[in-house]
Amino acid sequence: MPVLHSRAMDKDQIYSESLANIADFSFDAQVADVFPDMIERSVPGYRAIITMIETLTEHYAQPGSNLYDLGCSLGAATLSMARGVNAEDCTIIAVDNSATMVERCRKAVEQNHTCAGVLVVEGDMVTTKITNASVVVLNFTLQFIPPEQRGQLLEKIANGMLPGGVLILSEKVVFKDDHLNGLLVDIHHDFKRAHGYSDLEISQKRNALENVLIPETIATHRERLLKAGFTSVDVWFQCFNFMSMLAIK
Ligand code: GEK
Repeated sequence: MPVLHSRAMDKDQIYSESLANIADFSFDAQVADVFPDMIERSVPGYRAIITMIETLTEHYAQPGSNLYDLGCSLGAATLSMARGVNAEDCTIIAVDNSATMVERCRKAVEQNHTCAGVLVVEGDMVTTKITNASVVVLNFTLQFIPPEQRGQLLEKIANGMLPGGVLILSEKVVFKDDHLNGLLVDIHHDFKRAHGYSDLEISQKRNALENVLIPETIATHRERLLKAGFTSVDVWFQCFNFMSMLAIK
């Protein structure tokens, strides 16, 4: 994994003490400080997906095109794209609406001496212009966009993509079957416990995310991507209730 920032090894203890009021989760400085540790211990398969984004970028990046990482946080996927891109004359545009994340992502890009041109932009992915794109990454970020805005955002992305371009969409998901859904939620919590989170941390974080991270079913994602203008859509990675899809223009 790349160096994400100088404090990349800080341990996430944000929800370790009992809190009187649990505010909605936000991507502030406190979260940015511990983000690499938080996401690796919370998202099964995260590291594998980051690694594979390099391979997928190598395969799909087209010469003279733009590559987007929407909701880039500290730039883990951005740096994977930068390592993977072989096509000439590509620009990688990393976007996040958290000022702290953007500041630290810029530092990570500088520290990792990427040769592909990388622009790190503070902005809302909903209003970001997408043009001439061969690879677009939404790595666990669409889930933070209000569901009623997701269709329009995906249409805008599809419209800004070149034929043969790919969208990599990774999300936490829910399942229609209540039994299976409950089982996979329990297994995810087991995963978090195995990675050192206490029951208190798990339940307080869950409350903080309740109104902020809205997961949907794989079927909902698939149908919406097809409606948005992608021609081939399927899951390429899944671990419990976390998955990643490829949507080809
Ligand atoms: C990774 N992709 O490491 N516009 C731009 N950014 C946004 C918006 C928005 N409207 N809403 C949320 N974000 C990263 C991990 S984290 C996932 C992505 C997680 C940003 C938000 O500021 C945060 O940095 C990111 O999306 C979500 O591969 O924490 O579960």
